[in-house]
Amino acid sequence: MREQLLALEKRAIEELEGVKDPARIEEIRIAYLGKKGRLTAIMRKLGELPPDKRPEMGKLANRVKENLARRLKEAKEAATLGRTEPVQYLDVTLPGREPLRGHLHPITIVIKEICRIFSAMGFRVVKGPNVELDYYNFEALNIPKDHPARDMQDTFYISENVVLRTHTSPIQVRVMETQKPPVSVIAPGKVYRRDSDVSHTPMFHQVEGLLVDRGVSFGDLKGTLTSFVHQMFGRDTTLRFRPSFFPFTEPSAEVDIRCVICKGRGCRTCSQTGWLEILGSGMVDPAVYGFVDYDPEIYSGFAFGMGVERIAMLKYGINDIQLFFKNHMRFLRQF
Ligand code: 2NM
Repeated sequence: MREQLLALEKRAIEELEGVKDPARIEEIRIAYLGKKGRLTAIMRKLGELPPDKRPEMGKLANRVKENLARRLKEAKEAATLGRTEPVQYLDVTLPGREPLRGHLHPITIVIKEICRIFSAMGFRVVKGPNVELDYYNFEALNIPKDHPARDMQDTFYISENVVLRTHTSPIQVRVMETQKPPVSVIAPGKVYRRDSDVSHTPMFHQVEGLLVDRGVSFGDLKGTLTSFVHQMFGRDTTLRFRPSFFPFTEPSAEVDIRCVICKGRGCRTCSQTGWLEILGSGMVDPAVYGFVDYDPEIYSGFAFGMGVERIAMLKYGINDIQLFFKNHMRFLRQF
């Protein structure tokens, strides 16, 4: 019986060698270990052995059985893993996969918010060309021929008289050229400057505003911009108007807010000053009215401009302007 068992074990292992089909492996299992299998047949004869031989042969038969059972199981698992057709089942209890929904870019969100605030105060949203005449971008804004902003170093020139607009102010000149006061407009859009480093991108976004009527004062400018800052950054935001200079406004002022990061104690973001510059403004210079045929003896007005990326960085606590243009999903998904 010993020889029979060992020969059967050897034969079964040889038969199993290299078999990859799970159905064939099952056939081999039934042929050896099944109810009518060869090993089962031998084991039935254990009872016919002399009693003193039974324990030894029983042990051997069990070892062979376990060995074959293990090899068959392993062969079946390997064959099933390697199968090319997919396992077909459906777990209806699994939660559904949420579809990816698109949303607005953070810069678009901030532009819309700025326009919403000024629209509610009666300003009309206007657009203009990105490729602009030198006349509207510089000349009519009282920016003299020798002004550094006109330098090839700072401005993208298309030709001698055509540029990529460096600010959205030319839109307002076009409005004044075609419309008599009262005017109140807000002009959002892309602007272009030959600047590219960690804190500058060659294209960025601006929103500018203009209001001209009879009897408009610097107090109107202060009230309008104070209301804007309170709506944009919160009622408890402290702001200050600091004297400045622009060729197209006189007097001019820049608006600072108390640093949103350190609350005025001084940090890297505010260069230890406790204040953050957020926009430029001023009373429109009478020289500009000369270009658009407004009478400065009758009309006065104020204008202002702000960089959208800068506002968005302060509002959301973003320290790298490049992030707005890289389109990394992990950044964009947060808005
Ligand atoms: C600024 C700051 C101050 C401005 C002036 C005009 C116009 F067309 F009325 F002359 N538009 N925008 C202006 C004034 C823009 O940006 C920092």
